[in-house]
Amino acid sequence: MYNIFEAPFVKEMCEITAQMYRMGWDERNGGNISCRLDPQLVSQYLDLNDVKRVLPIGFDASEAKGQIFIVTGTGRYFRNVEKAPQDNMGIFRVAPCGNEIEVLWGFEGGGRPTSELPTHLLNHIERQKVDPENRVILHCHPANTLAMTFVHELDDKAFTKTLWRMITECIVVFPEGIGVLPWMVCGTLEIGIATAKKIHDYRAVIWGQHGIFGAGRDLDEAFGLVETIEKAAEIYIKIMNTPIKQSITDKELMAVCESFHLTPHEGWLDLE
Ligand code: 2HA
Ligand code: ZN
Repeated sequence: MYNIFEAPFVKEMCEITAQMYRMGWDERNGGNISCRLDPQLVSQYLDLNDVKRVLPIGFDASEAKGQIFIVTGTGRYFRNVEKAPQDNMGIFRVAPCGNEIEVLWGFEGGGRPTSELPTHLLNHIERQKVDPENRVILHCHPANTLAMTFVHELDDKAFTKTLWRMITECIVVFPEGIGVLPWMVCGTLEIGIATAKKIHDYRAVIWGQHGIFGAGRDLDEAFGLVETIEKAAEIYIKIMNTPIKQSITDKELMAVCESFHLTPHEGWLDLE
């Protein structure tokens, strides 16, 4: 058995949480990450029959039964993950009944998975229906994206089109668009269900006045998606009160898609 602290998935989680903290996206205990792991790989580091604790989760995640995830802990600070990975995150398997998880490692000192576990697991279930290779769900509170939710209409199409116009490559990074939800109480099953419904169609969902969820095949992809959205939102916040002399037209956005062989969200570009 290899040393779990040397496992690539533990090291990657340490690196990404530190990076996200430095980006200013994860103040205090803000933000959470879950990553679906290959059981074969995990079994090189952990005895998969050695269940440390069984925790009820209060909702049905049976569509993910048997799947193994590494997840940040509730109340824990991204800033501290690198220093003490075993306290600030953990690895669990969704139990066969679907409403319990089996802790295999971590969450030491009485820790538990993120308060946003409903959204994470329901998002994993939903994204895998669209892309079986999806492994990562990542949540954070980037300032410009949040700021934009105070001043912009919270409509998928309108919000996406504003972002597409802020950086030419936005439409290349998220041609399907992004979903936007109004403010809701976080940490609930209700917000999890609403987010999962949107994440079926988009890899990113914004929560009004709260933050963003990004999905991806790996941490780089989910991080890069959030990074691009946040950069575009920053440009929007910088220019929103300034007279606009020129922008990118829908026809020009379509030309970008043609050049990159991408299909933008059906019907959203006005090409007449
Ligand atoms: O505290 O970000 O949404 C972690 C969160 C809750
Ligand atoms: Zn949050």
